Amino acid sequence: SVQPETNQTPSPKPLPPCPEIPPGLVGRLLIEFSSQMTMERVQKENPNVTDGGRYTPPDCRPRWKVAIIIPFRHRENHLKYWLHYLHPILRRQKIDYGIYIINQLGEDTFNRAKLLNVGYTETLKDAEYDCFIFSDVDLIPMDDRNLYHCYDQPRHFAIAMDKFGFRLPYAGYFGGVSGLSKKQFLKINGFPNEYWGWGGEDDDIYNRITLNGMKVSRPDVRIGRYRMIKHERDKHNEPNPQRFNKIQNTKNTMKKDGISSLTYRLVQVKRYPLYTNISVEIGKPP
Ligand code: UDH
Ligand code: NGS
Repeated sequence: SVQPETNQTPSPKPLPPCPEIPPGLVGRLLIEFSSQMTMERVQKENPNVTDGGRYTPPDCRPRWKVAIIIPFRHRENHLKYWLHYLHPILRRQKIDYGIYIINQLGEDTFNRAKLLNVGYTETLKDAEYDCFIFSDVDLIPMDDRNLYHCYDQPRHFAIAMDKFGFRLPYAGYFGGVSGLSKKQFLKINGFPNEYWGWGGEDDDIYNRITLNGMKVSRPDVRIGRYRMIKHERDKHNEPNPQRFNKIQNTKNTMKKDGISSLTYRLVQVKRYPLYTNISVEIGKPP
């Protein structure tokens, strides 16, 4: 039949799905931390990132909507490098993403995994994310073929860090940078809230994954390379002496302790040009 003529401009063509292998990747990257970095410079480098650190490819329909969640306290200098390197990488990867800093307020003992649970909960209030990537603020991928989206099994990205001689330190290592789809995250009841201080929380997450019949997916060792920004041990994040006992008990604790039992107090959400800062009070060890 003949369409009636109208004065309206035609609606834009629907975008094609983004290709599975983005064509603009460059592969191995030079990563260094000796030059001075400023937030102003990083903002100028990334004019297409929208308020709160959001980006979506202009020319294709991304397969995943990814919340990138960074546990944080007093690491402003690392964050500048992280944003400087990651925004251009993620743009080339054709990912639809938002960057979220989960900032632990106060000076009580740090709790990485609980902050990551807060990140999951709070980012879902912002947009309908279906993939969650959890990254330490001091880890920069050395190859943009290490694609920051989700996979059919929980993903471990940071498999070949410089400080470990570009190898896994042990077969069950799940630390540094990892990613789970919403469905995978809920299947393991999220992450433990009860690891205060340094160590073991990543091993508990690994246990949750295998105990729930999933297995960890990893990139090729030549691609999953990372540089870590060197730093001293932080204050109020001492090694947790209970961690060895706790990781023996994941099977019993995971049903109760997790996203189902998470409590915290949201204090402030602030949108900056290159990231969203979510400041929270998460309590202290019993
Ligand atoms: N984090 C903070 N602030 C802190 C503690 C941790 O932001 O006070 C975050 C940050 O994203 C960091 C992540 O939690 O990358 C993991 O903590 P971490 O970097 O302390 O853990 P890592 O294993 O270092 O990298 C442990 C101490 C190494 C001391 C080496 C001395 N040469
Ligand atoms: C294990 C820790 C992990 C930690 C990994 C790497 O021993 O949490 O070392 O540590 N597990 C326990 O302590 C039970 S690192 O060399 O990065 O300091 O991620």
